[in-house]
Amino acid sequence: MSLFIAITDVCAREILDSRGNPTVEVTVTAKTETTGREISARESVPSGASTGRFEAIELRDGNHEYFGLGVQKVVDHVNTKIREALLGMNVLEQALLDRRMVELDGTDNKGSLGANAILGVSLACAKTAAKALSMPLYRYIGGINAKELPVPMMNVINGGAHAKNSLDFQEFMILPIGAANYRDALRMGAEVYHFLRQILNEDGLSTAVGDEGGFAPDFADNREVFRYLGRAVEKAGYAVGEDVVYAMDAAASELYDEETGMYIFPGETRSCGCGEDCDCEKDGEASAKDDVSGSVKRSSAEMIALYEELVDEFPIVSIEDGLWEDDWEGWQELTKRLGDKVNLVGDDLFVTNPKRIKCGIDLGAANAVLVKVNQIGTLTEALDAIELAKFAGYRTIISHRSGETEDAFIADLAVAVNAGLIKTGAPCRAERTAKYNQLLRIEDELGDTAKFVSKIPVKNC
Ligand code: 2PG
Ligand code: MG
Repeated sequence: MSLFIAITDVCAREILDSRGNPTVEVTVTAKTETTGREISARESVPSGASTGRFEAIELRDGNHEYFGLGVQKVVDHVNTKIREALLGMNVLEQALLDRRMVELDGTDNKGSLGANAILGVSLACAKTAAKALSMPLYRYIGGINAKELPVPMMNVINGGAHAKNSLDFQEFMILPIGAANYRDALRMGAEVYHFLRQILNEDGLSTAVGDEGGFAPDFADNREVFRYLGRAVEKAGYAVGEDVVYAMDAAASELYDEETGMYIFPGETRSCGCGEDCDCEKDGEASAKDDVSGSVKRSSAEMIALYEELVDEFPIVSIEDGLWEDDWEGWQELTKRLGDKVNLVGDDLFVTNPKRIKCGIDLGAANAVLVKVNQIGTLTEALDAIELAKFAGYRTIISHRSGETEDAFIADLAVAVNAGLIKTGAPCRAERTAKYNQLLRIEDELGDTAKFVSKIPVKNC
């Protein structure tokens, strides 16, 4: 007889995320038939700032509370419709539970109940099930072969929509690939982070942090960021390109202007053109992000050329959202040009949606998938996306959102699916370290069976 652990309650509340905005927390309770023991677990939902237009819908109240960002409607959907639909179902039947909610929603984008309602319940069900079986979450989701600790992609310099500085690209990450195990990787990353702070301080640059815990000073341009990273890596005693390599998230959909078909860089300005002796105040000065007049503009071809130059100059092994979310042709070209050297990661491009990933695979666009559970809205569909990506030889990176909570579900997920890579911010801010710390616990628990391999195409290493 197969095990039946019946759901006896589903209950949501509105809590705050790391940006101080409301989000949903769901508690699922279930009872074993044999012992009559009740088990509960809770999970909360993250939220993005640079969201892809094809993501599942995050419902907000749109009223006077929290500037319209409240999630009371979503709480209500969980506490009424979803609760009624799931009561009495077996909490171990994740695929069935997720399908039930998708059907109940009845839309393609979860816009009726809200992807934030559905995801909260989906993740809380998995957590409750694991707890009822007295299993670690990664083992419950991944089974007996779940054992690989991911290489952390640590976002140590924040820009774009995550910071009010001059940087137009959103994330500059370090990957401590020279580490022997995850614990060492985390330590190396944290050491580089602290040396980076020291160097920025010495140079009089701000060390205030952005949404994901990375520093967010004004830099002259992207190259300057990589030069600072190099100095920090060396100061920490590591070899650039061997022990530590770089990744970036351009978040290019945020820069793309559909009217002109150009990417606009408000943080960079063209020279005023007055000539060499010009002392015009505007010449070469970074402009505010909301002032796009005089900003540097780049075509798709110029974006690709820029990435080629950067990859030649610095040990960059991964570029996420290098082009905007619907430029399939551009992505094909980018993949032809850089796909054998670099992970070309689709975030807004794929939105963790198996249909869009299939499109990318068919067209030869990108070679890696960023996996964000809230982009698609159920654990089952996120697992489908991962399976499809792996089947096609695409790499998988499990990712946080810029608005996070203290929950660490994605740490377990990364090990469960042997993703090999995780992106969850800087080694700073508790909502980021919650994930990194959970991975330390998992590594300890796995002991000798823990695996740590760097799955990165490393041109310069
Ligand atoms: C991204 C993410 C996470 P956001 O673009 O990859 O770093 O940002 O959650 O704002 O979409
Ligand atoms: Mg991204």
